[in-house]
Amino acid sequence: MAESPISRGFRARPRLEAHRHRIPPGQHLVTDFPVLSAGPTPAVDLARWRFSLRDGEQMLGEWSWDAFNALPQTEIKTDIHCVTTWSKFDTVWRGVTVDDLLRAVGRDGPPAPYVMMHSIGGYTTNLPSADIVDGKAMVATQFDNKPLDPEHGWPARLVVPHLYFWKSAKWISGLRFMPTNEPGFWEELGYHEYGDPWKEQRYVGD
Ligand SMILES: Nc1nc2c(c(=O)[nH]1)N[C@H]1C(S)=C(S)[C@@H](COP(=O)(O)O)O[C@H]1N2
Ligand SMILES: [Mo]
Repeated sequence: MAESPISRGFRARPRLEAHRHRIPPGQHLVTDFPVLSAGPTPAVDLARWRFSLRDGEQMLGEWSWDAFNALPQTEIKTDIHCVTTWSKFDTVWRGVTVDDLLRAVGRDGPPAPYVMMHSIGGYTTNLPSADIVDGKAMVATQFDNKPLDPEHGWPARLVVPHLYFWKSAKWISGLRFMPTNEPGFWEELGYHEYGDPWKEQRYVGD
């Protein structure tokens, strides 16, 4: 078939149209998987690894690696959006939803309205509890049917795909529910407390 500029133009346009509804404003599509870490990749010993759920100071539940992997597992395929403007389509994650973690400690829902994610190495990030339940977030142990790469959060990371990816704490060690909202690591440094990519909530005041 003849390669005319007109037919090429007609082929390109529907692709752009389709992506317009799938890429949040100010984002561009990548096919690699960039690494964004505020510090070094921690060395983690699976034999000592623990994941905890806390309501303030009260421990609701704690899992070893084996116990964590015995919890119900869920797979999701989703787009992700980093505040540094890259978006990646159709990422596949497997892990335990926060709903199933709460169920495992006998709760129907979050015990408090806000939550702080805590990571090995000290990274934190905060959210309204409503944003990590009802299927909106999981603690993932696999990406693309393989264990996470160390720099992407091995052995476990949060995945909250509807918000900018800094909310998806890598090397996660626990969730701590809180009665009031408190800023995490990037939020204290001027990033938006919520981070909705569709509203371009990158920084405080956006
Ligand atoms: N523990 C921890 N989690 C983190 C970060 C970090 O520095 N430390 N960076 C965040 C940011 S800004 C982004 S965009 C994503 C990047 O995840 P990736 O490196 O797997 O792409 O992880 C988030 N989770
Ligand atoms: Mo980020």
